[in-house]
Amino acid sequence: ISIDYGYRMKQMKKTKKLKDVLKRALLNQSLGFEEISFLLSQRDAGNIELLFDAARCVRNRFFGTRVFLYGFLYFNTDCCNDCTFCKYRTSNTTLRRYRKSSAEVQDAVSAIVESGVHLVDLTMGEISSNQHEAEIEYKRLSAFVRLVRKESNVPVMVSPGVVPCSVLQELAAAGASWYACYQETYNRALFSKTRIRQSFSARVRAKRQAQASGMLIEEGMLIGIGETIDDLTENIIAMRDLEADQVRVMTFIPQKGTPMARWEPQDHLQELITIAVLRLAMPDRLIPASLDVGGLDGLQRRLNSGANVVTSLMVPSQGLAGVANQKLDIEQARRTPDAIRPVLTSCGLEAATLDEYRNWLSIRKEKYPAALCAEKVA
Ligand code: SAM
Ligand code: MD0
Ligand code: SF4
Repeated sequence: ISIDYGYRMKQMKKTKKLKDVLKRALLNQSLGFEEISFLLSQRDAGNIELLFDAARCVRNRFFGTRVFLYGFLYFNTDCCNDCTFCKYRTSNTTLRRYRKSSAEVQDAVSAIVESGVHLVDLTMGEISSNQHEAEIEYKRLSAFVRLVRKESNVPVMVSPGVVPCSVLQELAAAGASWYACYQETYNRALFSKTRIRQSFSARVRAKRQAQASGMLIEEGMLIGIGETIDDLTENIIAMRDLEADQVRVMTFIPQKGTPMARWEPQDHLQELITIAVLRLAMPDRLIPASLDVGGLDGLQRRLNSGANVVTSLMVPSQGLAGVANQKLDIEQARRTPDAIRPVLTSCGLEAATLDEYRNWLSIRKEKYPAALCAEKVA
């Protein structure tokens, strides 16, 4: 009885502290390291529900019931990098890769735009610099950006990995609204172990250069690659310091043919908790629920943790792959705007209109003009 009593007292104290921190967040007060790490450490089911409730409340206050939909288009799966967590690392020879022709990309763009997404995310593996090949691929990417902009009103995100500053400027000039480049972790030792032989600072610098070129940026982190709660806390603070406009977290999915193939698969609870904490720490930012990690079945709980964007929407029959899950739900047409609509409804949400999304983008760009960001580029 006394052990039980002691445990309950401790639990009550924790719940009291949690309510205090949530109240601060709900009053728009900025959360510090200790509070963020406390929120990320929640393990009691009842307390986690309180956290999710607060995150949904903040999301609804900033975004109402509207959710943005992002189409994903991975047009070249070749990559020179060797990230230990990624199926597409250069050393993985067990993989069939593709590089879609311009005509194929054109078809895929038409299909995804027609499905009703609010953005197209043009993604590719990294190409080593100083190569003729790189120049060709960057030119193709800019041409694809222009193509989407010419054929539709739909904004574009580019995800080419680290590229030279001149390429970022060219992509911005072509009409790209967003540059996505995920640090995965702000722990430099863990970065070197996973994004091996890549420069930590060059990856951060590329994001600052993209901001200075007038693009919005997306930052992201991985869960389950050997990080601690303190590391996750540092990631969130770094994302906030960077003033990233969209911030994401994804659970690492072990990939055959990679050094991390035998890592224990994670349940996705820490990802959900982290989505909620991102929402409380950065209430006005876009936060994805990625279909790439948990598929259609994982969408509801990601939205109920405080996400307000559905990413990795894909249409079938295009021969295109996902990243964390190469195939999950794609050919079954379970990653389309139509397939997710009932899930949005079940969460009390609905798809925004394209105008609402474009409006959000222009307000955000006005608030953080490129000139201010340029001052931060070293
Ligand atoms: N190649 C570019 C880059 O790395 O920036 C863009 C595409 S990359 C494939 C996109 C992201 O997918 C990575 O930054 C990483 O966060 C995520 N990713 C890769 N492998 C993953 C895995 N096994 N599980 C979960 N996410 C993964
Ligand atoms: C996603 N599979 O949204 C995509 C990808 C790259 N900018 C995004 C990781 O989950
Ligand atoms: Fe290449 Fe990106 Fe995969 Fe790293 S995460 S191996 S850079 S595709």
